[in-house]
Amino acid sequence: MTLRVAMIGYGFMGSAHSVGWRQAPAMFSLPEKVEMAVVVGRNADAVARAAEQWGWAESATDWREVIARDDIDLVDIVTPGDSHAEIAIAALEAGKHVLCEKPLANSVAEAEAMAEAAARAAERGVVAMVGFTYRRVPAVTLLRDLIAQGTIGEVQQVRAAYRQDWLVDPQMPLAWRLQKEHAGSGALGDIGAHILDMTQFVTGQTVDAVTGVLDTIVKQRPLQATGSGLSGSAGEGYGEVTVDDVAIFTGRLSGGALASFEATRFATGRKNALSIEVSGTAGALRFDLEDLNALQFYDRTAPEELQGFAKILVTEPTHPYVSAWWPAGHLLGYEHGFSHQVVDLVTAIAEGTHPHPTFAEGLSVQRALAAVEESSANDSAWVRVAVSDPVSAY
Ligand code: SOE
Repeated sequence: MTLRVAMIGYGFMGSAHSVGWRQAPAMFSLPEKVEMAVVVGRNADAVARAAEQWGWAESATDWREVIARDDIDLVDIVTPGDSHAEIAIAALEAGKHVLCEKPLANSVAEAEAMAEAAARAAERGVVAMVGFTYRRVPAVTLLRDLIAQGTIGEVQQVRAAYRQDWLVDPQMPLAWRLQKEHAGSGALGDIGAHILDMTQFVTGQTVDAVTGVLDTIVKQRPLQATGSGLSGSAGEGYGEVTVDDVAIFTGRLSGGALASFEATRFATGRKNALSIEVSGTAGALRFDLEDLNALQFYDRTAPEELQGFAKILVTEPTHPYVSAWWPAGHLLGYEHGFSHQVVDLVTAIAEGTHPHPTFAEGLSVQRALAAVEESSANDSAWVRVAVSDPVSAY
């Protein structure tokens, strides 16, 4: 069988997903063939250029027309969050498998409707997955596996951060990510979603309550003359920034441990610094995206004279995903997670299983995001995260 893919959107995530769709079949023995059939965008000339450059057979400007086609099997949504729900629900109801970029939606209500549509579609053998690709960095999957094996004992504390600095310049234009109607929230949903999902993924626990504070440091920015995404030239006049620049919050995990989170676009000098450290009774594990081929491991059970954070180079063929790439010591990069995402999605479709993270897991992140917003609006009072369907359930 051939999975014919339509990608809706063609910004930064469109380029990263295109690399994944192209690289995965070249480097892994996938159980199904993949065809990069069509990429969809509003600007006909621009999306035709993207199709040409990234290797999509066709380009189109009407996503509704594309998801109605019988020769499309899977819809990959890489648009801003304000269109995730409409496109994903329509695609699922048309019987198409769906991969949807994070965060799942711009609101809990949208995420609930998407999760319900996915549950209905699952009864017809149609799958849906959320694009939290950092789970598929080999070192992060290894981190999850080691915790599940009890390597660091009982989890006692988690520290997670995602620090960027692309907004420190007040003249950075008012991109779509700074407008609530398009992005849903700012650093909280864009990068805070990643560390929330990663914390739930590596610990196997849910964030059940949060207390937090949101802050907008630069409240007005030059209107953007053209384009969208992370950058674009400044136009005439100024507009209101309607989302957070910084989100700092604490979560209580279902196993009882506290987790601290920082998501910011004002960490001057930090370009894309995601980190997570999990402390346990028998040791600790730490991952830094800026050193993404490594996992730091502290073993409290080792002889005292040998104790210290050791660097595991996660490039052995026995490490997750690595055997399809290069020999030990030849490193992977940011883009490889997008190929691993394709591998797991295509394999799940071929095997008739649910790929993770499911829309239900995406909904649990959305509910935690909303709880942080509610806490920040109520003097940072603790807010319980609405009970999600069990994270591993569909
Ligand atoms: C911008 O913050 C961004 O592109 C995020 O939207 C992505 O999810 C992250 O992987 C890199 O930074």
